[in-house]
Amino acid sequence: MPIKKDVSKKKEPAPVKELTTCEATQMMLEKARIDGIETQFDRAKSMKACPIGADSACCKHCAMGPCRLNAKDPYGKDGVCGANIDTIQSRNFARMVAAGTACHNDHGMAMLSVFRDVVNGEIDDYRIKDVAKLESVAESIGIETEGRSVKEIAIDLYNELEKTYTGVEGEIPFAKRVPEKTLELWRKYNMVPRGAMREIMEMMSRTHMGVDQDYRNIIQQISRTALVDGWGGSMVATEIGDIMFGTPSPVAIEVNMGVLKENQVNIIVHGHEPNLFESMIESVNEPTLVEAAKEAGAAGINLVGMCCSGLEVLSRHGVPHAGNFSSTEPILVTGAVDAMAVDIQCIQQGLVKVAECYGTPLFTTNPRCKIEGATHIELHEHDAKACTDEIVIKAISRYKHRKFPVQIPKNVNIGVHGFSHEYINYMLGGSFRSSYTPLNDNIINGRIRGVAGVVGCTNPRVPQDSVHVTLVKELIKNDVLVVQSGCSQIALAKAGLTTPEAAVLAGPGLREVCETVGMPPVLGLGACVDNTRILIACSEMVKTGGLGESISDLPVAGCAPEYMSEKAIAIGQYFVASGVFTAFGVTFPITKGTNFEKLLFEGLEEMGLGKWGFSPDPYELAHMMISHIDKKRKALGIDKARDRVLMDMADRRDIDAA
Ligand code: BF8
Ligand code: SF4
Repeated sequence: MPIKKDVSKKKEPAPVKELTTCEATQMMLEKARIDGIETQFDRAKSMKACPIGADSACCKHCAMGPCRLNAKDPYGKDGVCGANIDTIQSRNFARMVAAGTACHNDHGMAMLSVFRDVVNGEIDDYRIKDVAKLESVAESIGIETEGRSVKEIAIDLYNELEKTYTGVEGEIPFAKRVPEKTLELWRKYNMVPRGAMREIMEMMSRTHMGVDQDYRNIIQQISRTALVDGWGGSMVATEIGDIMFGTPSPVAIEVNMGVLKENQVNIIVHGHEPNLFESMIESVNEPTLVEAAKEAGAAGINLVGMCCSGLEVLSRHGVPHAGNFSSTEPILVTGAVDAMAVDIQCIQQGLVKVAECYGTPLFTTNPRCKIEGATHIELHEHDAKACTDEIVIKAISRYKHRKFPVQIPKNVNIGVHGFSHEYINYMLGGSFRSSYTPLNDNIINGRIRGVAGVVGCTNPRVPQDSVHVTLVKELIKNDVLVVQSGCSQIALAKAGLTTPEAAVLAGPGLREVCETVGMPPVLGLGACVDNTRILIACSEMVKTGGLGESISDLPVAGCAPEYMSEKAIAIGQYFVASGVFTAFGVTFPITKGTNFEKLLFEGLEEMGLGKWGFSPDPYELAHMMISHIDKKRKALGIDKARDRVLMDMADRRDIDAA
């Protein structure tokens, strides 16, 4: 018999201000309530997170189970097969890393295939746009470029980079970019990855029932798998993206829902592979389609991005960005979106219902990601415009027949984005002496205390954007330069911190550097795959000298304070395995007081790698990162320099005041 709902006890919904600090999203959540629409925020409130899963204390790897252990007494009982808590949670963690790594590698490999077909002339919708980048990437892995044609270099580069995915033995090509000491350590622990297919396959096999049952051995393969994400598939995605579509350099651009235009055909592209977006840029500029939009009564076609592929084209071409992950449903509530085109990853199924309610056509375009209720128009890279032209035509038709009142929040924030590692090099050193020396010098002399990567998702379990913004403000106030990617970058852009003027919020040392160079204290690097730009920057800092010999010597730290995806876990683990202290917020999939917890949070650092940290509190996260940075400064013997600089500056201010 169906259970009748007791409406008398129905709780009042939480005030929208408690759900998100993004004003535009708040406004749309209010409207959604009036319109009777449900979003991830409502579902998160009504769906309590499973406490056993949250502690990673359950296993469903075989039909003798599923088995659940007691997180309050973790060693009190074992699974039916005898697996203990450390085996169970390390296997669960391993599979998250495998899934995240698979996503980034699948994306990177798809891009590499497009590159191959561009090089051999089978695809002409895309081309090699940045030859200098092609040459520098080729040289970085030992490919000769002197006196050779672009095509010759590109073919060699393809053949070499393919091993990132297919390499059965040996080391992945980008291992050549890892600082020698860091690489030596990986070799010692048998952590240097072979191809991603091999590593992910081995990870899945080792975590099957009755295979690897020693968490200390499982962590080796967890690290090797994560490293083939960071130094493998993700890095290939970034580098090939730059080669085909251009290496980003800073661009001032608008972010937030106000980038939608009431009198234009609004098209949102949301997802991760830049191919769809690049082709869509061509389509919305097609004169016949622009004409068609005008005939339908629109002033033009307005293309905007969301999530990661949005960040790629924001950085590369200055395309406006409408918001991060948690805003993807609320933006449809504006009624102003005439089409949303998606490809892969972080595309919530919930979009279908919201889109339907506002008559917005939702298009899937990738064979790997179809969604029940969405219309599938497949993008074939050999004729990419056929797909994107069709989506534009459908969007124009929806504009012409808009049935719903449109309400667009006015919020728009202009910020500077697009800081590739190449540009950071140039920005600090100038075109004649471009190098990381000025960055290292400013770290050594203490003006910059250290560098923090703040990245990752938004998660409706915490107020959207709030943890990102509070954390980053605290870091820059303490002279920590922040580099960003993914949804976090958009959170800070909306809070106005990606402008050079935000330097006033920084501590005196960082502020001085920002004002001298004219840069924001928060540097946006792009999509989540572009976290690899941080790895390269770390390598350059080591190679430049003065900050130790290994990535683990650097005064740097990482954080994903509102993470939700398995990709984030994979990213966190590749930073940890590369030598970086990496702290996560929201929740951590682990049972407290276990050996596996101790290994992740302490043991890995004792092995010379980085380590994990966790706190749901932004201030605590910031100070965990700052103490780590200070610990590294002390080990490098540069802790005193900072005291001197700060004293100098205080003295100078006193003199100024007098
Ligand atoms: O790769 S930050 S919610 S959009 S997973 Fe997803 Fe997280 Fe956003 Fe891009 Ni990254
Ligand atoms: Fe239970 Fe072991 Fe099967 Fe996991 S593998 S479900 S712990 S019996």
